[in-house]
Amino acid sequence: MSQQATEQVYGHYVDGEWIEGSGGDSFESENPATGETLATFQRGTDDDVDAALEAAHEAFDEWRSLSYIDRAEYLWDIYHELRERHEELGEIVTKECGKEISEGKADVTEAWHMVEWAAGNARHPHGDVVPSEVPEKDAYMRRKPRGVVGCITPWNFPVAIPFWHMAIALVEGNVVVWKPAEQTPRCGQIIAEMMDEAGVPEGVFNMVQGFGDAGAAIVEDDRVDTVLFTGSAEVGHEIGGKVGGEPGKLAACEMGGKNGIVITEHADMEIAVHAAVMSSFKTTGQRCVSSERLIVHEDVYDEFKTEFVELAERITVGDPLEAETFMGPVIEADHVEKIRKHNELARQEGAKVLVDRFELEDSEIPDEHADGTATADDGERNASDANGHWVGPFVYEIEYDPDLRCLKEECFGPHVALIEYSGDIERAVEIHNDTPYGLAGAIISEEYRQINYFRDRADLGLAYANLPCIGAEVQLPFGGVKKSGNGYPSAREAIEAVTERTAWTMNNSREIE
Ligand code: TXE
Repeated sequence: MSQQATEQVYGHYVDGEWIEGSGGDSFESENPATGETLATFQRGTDDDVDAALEAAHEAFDEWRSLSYIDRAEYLWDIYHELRERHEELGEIVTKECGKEISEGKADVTEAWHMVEWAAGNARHPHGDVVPSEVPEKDAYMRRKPRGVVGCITPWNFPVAIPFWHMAIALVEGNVVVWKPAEQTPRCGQIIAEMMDEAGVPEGVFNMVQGFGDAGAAIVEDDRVDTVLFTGSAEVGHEIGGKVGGEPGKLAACEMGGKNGIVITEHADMEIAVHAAVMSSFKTTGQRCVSSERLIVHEDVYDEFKTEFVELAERITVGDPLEAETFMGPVIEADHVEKIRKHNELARQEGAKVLVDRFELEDSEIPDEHADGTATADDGERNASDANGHWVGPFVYEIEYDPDLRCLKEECFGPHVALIEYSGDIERAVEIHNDTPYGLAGAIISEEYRQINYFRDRADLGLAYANLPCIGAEVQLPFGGVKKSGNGYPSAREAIEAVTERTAWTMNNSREIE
């Protein structure tokens, strides 16, 4: 039963109940393409987080006592709900985070893939039996749930990432307190409604809407055994620092990247251009795996640059609800300014600008959206005062230099540097690795030795050959190295952060050795 919002202010979901929350403050969810308010939400306070953690703590023993398969039954219900509501939820994702409609639907698809994997995994082995040195002994490893798992998630995959965190945590017997991103609370509300409708027992799943302070309250509470976080490096490292000092507490954080694609002299040019355009501009560059650096061998540089620039000039920016739109708006006004600053930094550091569509043409700003919502109040379509947060591609070439900040700092927008290199794959990988991050990257080459060298020596958590670097399949680990992460809060490897492994040795003889 979804919460009946008479005054259109949605609250939190704690101990199986919709609660108003103690704080009184509220905040709104905005459609980044039109500026319209989608709904209003209570802003969670420390007291609300405390109530959620208490409920979770109390619910743990009973939930952990169920079998894996009984726990998975609740997720199978949610799996079917996600599939049945795919179109509807995809549109809600698009309206709340701005990514174009096929990506909005893909967000929901990636959610049910994760739920399917986690629920199906309930019937798979959860431990190892190993030979003991002594014949009369049995030796085996057995997994156990860690307890209360705090999940803190970002806005760019507002349905997929929460399930990438929670599905495994729940099936493994943990209980959850989740803080959705403040930019996409409506998606959070819908997920909580699904959990409620699936009849997940009271206290097993709890959601507190709010901002960073509510997230910090979860992180800092002694009742939390594991924190799963996806978001910025700044916050991820703050969380890692806080939790690192707490014996018995774990944090698995996946942050952003300064991802690169290496295009060698043996690249198939069609694959190279396609991979680069998809990796740089899908989700308007707002994926942690988006590529902001294209490292291209001198032998193919001019050909690649010509084709890439031509496409960057042409890709459509517009109403994310329209099927022909390639890029929708960015998430919020602050983010427009963040991208502007990164573009300026590149210019200051000597970039030769090849494409600058940051300020879109007035004609590119949709005056009316597929759902009839107007963009600009005055009917005049101009980028400066239209509703919504509109930016276009910014592409530049710059000579590689290890001191360039624009090649090291994540922009998280449609901001792309072309870097020409000479020499062999070793030089390309040296340039590729010269960032504080190590999340995702790709190599485009038809020469297997180059691919193998990149596979073995590139600093990456997610590597692709002859593909865009923005894919993700739940049955693979999803996480980064260096500044991109300290664990796997989502997808298959999240199991390591939400379970303990106990090594058992049993004596089957009457002799005590
Ligand atoms: O992330 P934040 P934001 C990167 C990207 C982006 C930047 C900021 O570079 O520009 O992060 O985006 C909660 N303690 N990525 O602002 O601030 C917050 O409420 C505990 C990459 O979205 O990290 C939200 O729920 N929690 C990323 C979540 O953390 C805190 C996707 C993420 O917010 C907190 C998104 C605190 N002190 C952004 N402060 C990816 N890996 O894909 C905030 N939060």
